[in-house]
Amino acid sequence: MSTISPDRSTSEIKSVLHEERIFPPPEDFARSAHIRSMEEYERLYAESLNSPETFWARMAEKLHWFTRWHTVLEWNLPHARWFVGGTLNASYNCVDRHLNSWRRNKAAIIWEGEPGEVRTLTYQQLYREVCRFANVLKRMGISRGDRVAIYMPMVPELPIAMLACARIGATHSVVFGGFSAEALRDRINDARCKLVVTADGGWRRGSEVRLKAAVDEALQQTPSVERCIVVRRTGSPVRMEPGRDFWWHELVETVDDHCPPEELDSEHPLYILYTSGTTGKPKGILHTTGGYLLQTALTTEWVFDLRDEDIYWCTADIGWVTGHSYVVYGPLANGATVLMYEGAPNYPEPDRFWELIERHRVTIFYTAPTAIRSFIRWGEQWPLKHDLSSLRLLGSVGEPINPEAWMWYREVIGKGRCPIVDTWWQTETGAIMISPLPGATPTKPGSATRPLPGVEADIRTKDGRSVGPNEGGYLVITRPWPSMMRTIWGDDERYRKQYWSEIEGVYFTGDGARRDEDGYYWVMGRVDDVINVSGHRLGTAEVESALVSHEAVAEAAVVGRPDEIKGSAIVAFVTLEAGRTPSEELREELKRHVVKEIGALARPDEIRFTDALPKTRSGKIMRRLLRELAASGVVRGDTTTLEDFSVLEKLRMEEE
Ligand code: 6R9
Repeated sequence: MSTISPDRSTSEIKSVLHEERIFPPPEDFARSAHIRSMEEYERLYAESLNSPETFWARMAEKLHWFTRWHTVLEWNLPHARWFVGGTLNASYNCVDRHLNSWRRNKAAIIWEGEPGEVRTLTYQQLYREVCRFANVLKRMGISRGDRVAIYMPMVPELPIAMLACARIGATHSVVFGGFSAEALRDRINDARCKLVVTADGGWRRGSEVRLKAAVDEALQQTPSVERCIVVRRTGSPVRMEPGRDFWWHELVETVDDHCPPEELDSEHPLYILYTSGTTGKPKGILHTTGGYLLQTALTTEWVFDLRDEDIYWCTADIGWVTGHSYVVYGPLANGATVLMYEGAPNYPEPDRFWELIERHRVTIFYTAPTAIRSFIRWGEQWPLKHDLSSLRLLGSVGEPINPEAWMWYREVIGKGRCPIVDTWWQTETGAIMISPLPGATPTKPGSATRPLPGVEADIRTKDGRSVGPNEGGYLVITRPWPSMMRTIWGDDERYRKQYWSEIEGVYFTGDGARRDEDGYYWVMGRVDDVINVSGHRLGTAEVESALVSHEAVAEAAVVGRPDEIKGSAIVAFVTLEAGRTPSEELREELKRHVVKEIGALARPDEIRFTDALPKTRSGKIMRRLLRELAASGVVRGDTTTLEDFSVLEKLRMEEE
C-alpha cells in the first residue's frame, strides 16, 4: 500500500508563502558561537558529505567510548550500523562523565512542579538517583534487552528512570502521560514490556491527571507485565496490588548508590517511541545508542550554541521525541543545566512560562509554534509583565511556523536581540536535521534554512526527480545519518516500505517542501494521512479506527482543517449504523469515545454525520474532497474519479 493518498500529487504541494525578510546572525553570536560563519558551515558541510567517515569519526570523539569502533558505518539499504564494534553507555555519557570536573556540583535538572515547588539535582545527585533506580530495576528482574514502559508526569523521576534503563541496557518505551489506558495497553503489548514505571498522578491546569488508575486499567490486558513501580507525586490514594505494585521511594531506600554502567554495543536498542503513521497502528520507532547519542549531543551544542552558563529550557513533554532528544539525552550529554516544568503554560495565569523564565533566568528557550500562537492570542501584556532579558536564543519545533508568529516571537519575546532557530526533524530522524546555526545562518521567517553538517536533503518528485528552485515536492534525506531510526519495532517490512520505498533509494519524510534560490528549505507539512495537531502527530486512520470501534458508527473519515492555534483541527465525517440517528448527545459520546481510546489530544473538534462518504470507483474514500469541504465548505478540485456525485451534493447541503 502506498502511504501517499492516491488523491494527492506533487503538483498540489505548492507554497503561497513569499517571504523577503532576512535577519543576519547577531554579532555576539557570530563572534563566539561554536560555528561562526557561513564559510565555516559550508566547510564543515562539504567535509561531512565528501568524507563522511572522517567527519563522523572526528565528531564521535565527543562521546566517551569504552571500546572504540572499528568501522564508522555499515550501510545496507535500508539498514545502517554506526560505529560498529564500539561500546558505550548513554547514562555514563549523560551523568558519570561530568563527575570528574567542576560540573559534579553543577545543576543538571532544575524542576518546577505546577503547584510551584522547586527541586534541583546536581550531576552528583542525579548520578546517585540513576544508580539507585538502576539497582531497583535489576532487583525487579530487569536486564539487558528487556523493555520497560514509562508512563509518567513531567517529574525528575522520569529522566531518572530513562537513564537507569540506559545504564543497565534495558530499552525504555516512554508513553506520553496524556494517552489513554487503551493507548498505553497497546504500546505495552506491542513492545512486550516487562515492567511499568508510573506515578500516582501529575498536575495539569490545577487538576490531577490520574496515571496509576489508567495503568491499572491497562494492566488488565498486558500479559507481559510482571511489576509496576509507582512514584508518589500527588499523594492521592491509589490501589496497590500486592506482589505487583511497589512504591519507588520505598524501593530506592533498600539499594546501593552505585551501579556500574553496562558496556553496550553501539547498536544496542536505547529506546522505542511510538508515533503515528498512515495506518491505525502506531509505529514503534527504534533508536539505538551510539549514533543517536552522538547526533543529539552534537546538534544540541551546534543549534542551541550551548555553553556551560546556560539555563536551557525545552518545553516539550518527555513523552514526545523532542523531550527525549532535547530535554534528556542531548543536553545532559553536554553537561547542561536543564529546566523542567511539570504543568500547563497558562496556570495559574497565562504568564507562567514568562514567570519561569524570569525566576530561573532561562537563557535558551525551545518551544512549539502552537504554543507561540496561543501566547499571541493571550496577548503581549503577559510576557511584557516580566523581565526576559536573560534570554539569548529562541527555538521552534513541531510544525511549520508562520512568519507572523516568527516575527512576534522575535520581537515580543526576543526583543529583536535573540536569534531564532526553526528546527525541522522527526521522531524517525532522532535529531535536528534542518536548522539555522545561530552564529552563522541568516534567517528568513518561516524557513528552517539549511541542512546541518552530515545531512543531505533534497526535494524530489514521486518518481525520484530532483526539482528546481521553488518547485514543490517531497522532502527526502539521501544518505544515512547516525541518529536515524533503525527499524519499526517488530515490523521491519513496514520500515522498508514506508520510509525507503516510496521514492527509490532515499529516506521518505512524508513532508512536502520547497527549496528556494538560496538553498533554504520551506517545509509545508505532511503529504500523507498524518495531521499535525498542536505539534503532535496523529494518523487520521487512528482516529477513524477509534470512531469505528463505537457500536453506532458504520464508517468514518477524518481530515485536518487549518486552525489558527492548533495548526490542524480534527474534523470527522461519520456514517451511522442502520437504526441509529444523529444527535447532539451521540456527537458528544463519540468525542468522549475517541478520548477514551486514544487520549484527549485526539478529541475531534467537529463531527459531521452524513449518509455516505465520497469514494472513488475503486472504493477509496476521497479525503481530499473532505479536506476541502472541511476547510472552505466548497470543493473545487477534480471530482472525475468520484463514484457517486450525489454524495458530494448531499454533504454540501448538510453543511448549509
Ligand atoms: C520533532 C517532531 C514530525 C513532523 C514532521 C513535520 C513536522 C517538525 C518542523 C515541522 C515544519 C519544522 N515538523 N518540525 N514542520 N517545520 N520546524 O516534531 O517530531 O512528532 O515526529 O513530528 O512534524 O511535518 O514530519 P514528530
